[in-house]
Amino acid sequence: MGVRRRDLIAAAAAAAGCSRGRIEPPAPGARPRPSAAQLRWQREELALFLHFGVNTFTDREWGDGREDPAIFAPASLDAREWARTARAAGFGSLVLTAKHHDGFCLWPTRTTRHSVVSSPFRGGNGDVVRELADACRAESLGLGLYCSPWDRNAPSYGDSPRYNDMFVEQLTELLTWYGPLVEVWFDGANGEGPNGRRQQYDWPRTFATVRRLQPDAVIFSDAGPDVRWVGNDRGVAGETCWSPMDPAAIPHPGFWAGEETGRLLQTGDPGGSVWRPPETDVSIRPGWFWHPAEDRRVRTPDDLLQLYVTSVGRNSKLLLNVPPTRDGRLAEPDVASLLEFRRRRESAFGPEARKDPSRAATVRAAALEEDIERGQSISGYEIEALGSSGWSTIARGTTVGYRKIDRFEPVTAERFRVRVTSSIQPATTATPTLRLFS
Ligand code: FUL
Repeated sequence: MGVRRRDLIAAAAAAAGCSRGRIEPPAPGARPRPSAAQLRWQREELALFLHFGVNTFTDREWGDGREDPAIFAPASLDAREWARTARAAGFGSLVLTAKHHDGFCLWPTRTTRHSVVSSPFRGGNGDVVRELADACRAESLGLGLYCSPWDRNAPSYGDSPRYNDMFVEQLTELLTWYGPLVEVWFDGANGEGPNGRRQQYDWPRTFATVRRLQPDAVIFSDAGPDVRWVGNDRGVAGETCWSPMDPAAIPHPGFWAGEETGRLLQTGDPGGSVWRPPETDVSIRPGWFWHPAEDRRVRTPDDLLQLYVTSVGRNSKLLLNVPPTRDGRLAEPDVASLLEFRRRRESAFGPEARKDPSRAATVRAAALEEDIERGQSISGYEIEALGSSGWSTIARGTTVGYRKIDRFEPVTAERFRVRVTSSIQPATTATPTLRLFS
């Protein structure tokens, strides 16, 4: 027992990086930490993205704004079914495309007739945002809204001040008519206006509008301010993934200076002055909108589990797109895959699979977690197993943050431990918890 206790103390000291850990110089100034809204956002782990609108009916990914609103006719739309499915699959919130690039509004906006009011949906009295808000409330889920800045229908688009006024008015409706929002999503995709001029967005005014009207919502865009894009649509956060970012590196939504921008969004910046973790948005199908031909190309539960590992398991959050059909329901193969994803997630990383690091066991995966309320510090770690010839390394990596998951070939050992090999601030703040799974 005495020997064992000594070992445990040594392991704890090593885990804290006390004995062998290298401490890199901290960045100048105070290290960034998450806000309460950012913590809530990250701890939720899984959110469902819903791409729905005129594209659902035209079989396109990007509408050109000339779609006839009469085509928007979901015969049996059931937002409660979307919410129930999300909940059953273990997701905490839903983010709906209230307006995509085609400019068609899923709510009865006062800013344009290019909306549900001109469609046959509920006889022109429908409001998809309202139905989803009610469903989320009933299922105790958070509601997030995507409102595309790029609008291919608005005649004022490209006439910057006029369109900015309209955009802020649309946002104001979304931010004040539907109760609390957990996330407001700004897409970086952009194009020329009908008059051939490029729209100059007023981002400070846009962000200030969200802050004023929904202070508890996180704002997503390539450039944050609260949550950044992960830099790709493949569902892959960086193996090295810092929540801190240099705000000057991605100065505005839609900024893209080649692959380097994508890499920076994936990895973040240990010296960054703001806390801006990445959100991993990816679709369960090849497209973002529902296309009948893709019913056979839905990601399998194993694919989804792998996405979980490369997003939540790399200090990110998974925003998984599951697009409603022309009926306004979720497609059966998508629902089946989502529910089985939950079962596999729990069997891989749930309490049943959990093993105690200080007892003999066979393990296939490890999860490390930092106390991110105090910021993010770890920049190198090794997970070790005690066998007949002593300790050996079974996994190594760089950052940890909210969670880092490593999967490996089964390892049987007497005991397991984690060593922090480098960190960017005093090691005492960088002690990760280690969980092992069979
Ligand atoms: C992109 C958009 O252009 C796609 O249509 C989709 O909405 C995706 C989430 O973001 O920038």
